[in-house]
Amino acid sequence: MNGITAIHAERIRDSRGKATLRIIVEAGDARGAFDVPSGASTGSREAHELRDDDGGVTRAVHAVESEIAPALSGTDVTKQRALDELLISLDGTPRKERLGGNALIGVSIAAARAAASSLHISLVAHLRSLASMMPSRETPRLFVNLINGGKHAEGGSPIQEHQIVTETDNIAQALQQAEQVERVLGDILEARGILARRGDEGGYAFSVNSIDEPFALLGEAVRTCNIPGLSLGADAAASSFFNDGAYHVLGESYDTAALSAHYRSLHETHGLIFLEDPFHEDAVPDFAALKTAQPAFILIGDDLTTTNAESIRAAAKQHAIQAVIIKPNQIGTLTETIEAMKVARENSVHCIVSHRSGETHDDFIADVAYAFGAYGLKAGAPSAPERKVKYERLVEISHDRAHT
Ligand code: 2PG
Ligand code: MG
Repeated sequence: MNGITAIHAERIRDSRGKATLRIIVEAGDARGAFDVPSGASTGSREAHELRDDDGGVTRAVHAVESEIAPALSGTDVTKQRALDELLISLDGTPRKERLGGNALIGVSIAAARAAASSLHISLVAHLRSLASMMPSRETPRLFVNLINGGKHAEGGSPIQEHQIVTETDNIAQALQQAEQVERVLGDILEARGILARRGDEGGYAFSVNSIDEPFALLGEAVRTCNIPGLSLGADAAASSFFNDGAYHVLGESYDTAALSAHYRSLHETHGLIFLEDPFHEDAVPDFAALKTAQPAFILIGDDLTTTNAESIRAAAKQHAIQAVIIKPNQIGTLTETIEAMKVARENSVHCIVSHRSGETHDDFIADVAYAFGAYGLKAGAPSAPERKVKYERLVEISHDRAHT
């Protein structure tokens, strides 16, 4: 029996201590749950997160229990597209403002888990049955944010994320490498007398004197570990420091040309390769110009593309991005998430499946990344438990191929 028999919503807390949703979908004996994450540096075109005036989720819980649950009663959980289309039409707004993208994505993913359980197949197998696309890799590279800044660490580096990117297909080994670099970086900071706390994504956070300083420290940690194949990445989240036509960083203003020149110097001096949202969320031509100026960069869209198939297609056509961040709650249903991935792959753009800065202990994104052969999984620092579960889930799936 695959028809929905019950949907429950409850309030839990995310890693920042903020209220968020746990959704449970039941179809007879089958059951699926999803704990919804929440962003801080959100793109303006993301699905709307429904919150009370005080930040709570009472309205979102109510939307699920009083409106979505009755409307979806009896709906077949194995028919994901039809179920998601029902959710979208029930909401009836372009950005899911009425019922909330947080409510919709919770129901959508919990239903997918219930479907896998009802069909007695793994979640990976179920996801693969929903769509096929050209994989980028056998197992994703890990994009591990070890120094937090921007909106994830007030008073820290203006750049939101300073990452190492693993290369090996062996995820257990990749995770060990990330943990080793994190430890060594901690030792380097201590030896320099740099007082670091932890930012929202579990990485080190400290005040800096220049854009370059965190990259220099991270580069030193990587060299000390002497691990072949590791690259450096960053998420500038540049919309967060763009104002009145200029980029404002550490007391200085940069125009597009000056910021672009600085990114190129980060490549030359520190070997930076992966660069997410280097310019603000409407600056598609500036992404393309930076790629032309420094072809070694892999430019990644996030606030630029917001897991939206049409935005991804447009950015790809203008040669603005070589990879795209995929966040299910950014678009609001699983079907639209998979559609965004498919369009990316059809346009030769790699997918990097990503967590949010406010996370839960849910590990669904690891299954999505593995199921569709994503290029990367971006899930923060391994020392933070809500991040580590995602990497560990990937280790588990990739070890146990029979599982899939
Ligand atoms: C990002 C994300 C996750 P947030 O910008 O890529 O790292 O941050 O969830 O705050 O939008
Ligand atoms: Mg980002």
